[in-house]
Amino acid sequence: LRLREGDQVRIDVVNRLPETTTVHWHGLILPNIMDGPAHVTQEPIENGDVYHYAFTVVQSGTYLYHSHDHIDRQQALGLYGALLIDPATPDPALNADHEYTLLIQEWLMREGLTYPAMPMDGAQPNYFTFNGKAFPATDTISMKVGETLKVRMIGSNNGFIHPIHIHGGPFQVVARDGQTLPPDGRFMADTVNIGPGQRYDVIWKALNPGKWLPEVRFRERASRTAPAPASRRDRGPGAARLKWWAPAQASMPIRQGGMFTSRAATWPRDSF
Ligand SMILES: [Cu+2]
Repeated sequence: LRLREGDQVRIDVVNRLPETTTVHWHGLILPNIMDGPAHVTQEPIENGDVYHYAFTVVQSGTYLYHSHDHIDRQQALGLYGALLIDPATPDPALNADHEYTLLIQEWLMREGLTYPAMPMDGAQPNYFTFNGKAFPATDTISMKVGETLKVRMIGSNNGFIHPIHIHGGPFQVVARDGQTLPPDGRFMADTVNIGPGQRYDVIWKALNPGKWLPEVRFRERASRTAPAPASRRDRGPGAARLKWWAPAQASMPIRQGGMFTSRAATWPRDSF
């Protein structure tokens, strides 16, 4: 979803799931009744019913929305999305030539099927996706040397911290959890740790031609989880890899795997 600061929005959520649901707007300042937790601020939306979420957008930056009913299953099967809010007065220093939003998710893969993962024994993730895809099915972003790319990294469904590293040179961290950092608070780095629900906006500059990977560093954890089947191994632990190439054309491929491929994961993709 893309909104603008100052917008008055109304989002009608129609529940076409075979069970109840709600939607939470993570990080937004809004009336309590619009916040989403089932049985806490609202009764859950029954199958076939509609709930009108309405609020005025008073912030800008990178946020997310997700199911807030049966979360362990619904959010873990992909019922979430990016919520990007453009500022009423854009700051040219925060603009980039290209933009990419990266939603991180962990899965548990067993015998070729993906299931919701949890940070507990027997359910730990061993398969990782960016925007629902594993390398090499992830996107590629083509850039020219000298161009900049703004990446919004979102911890949309993870129980662990994901260190996201971009090859080819440092990026500038310009926002965290939707909050734009003041100019003297912005800093250079080449890795940021994305915890559950966290967001980082970074601006990366293509300094040299080539194929530059953004990826998740997961080796330690990989060694503690069951190996994926051999044919899938290179999409398993450590596979959360974007690809971005920077030839005289720079580009950016994006790496991760397996959504809605399992019997456990059968929600229609357009449920929201
Ligand atoms: Cu929240």
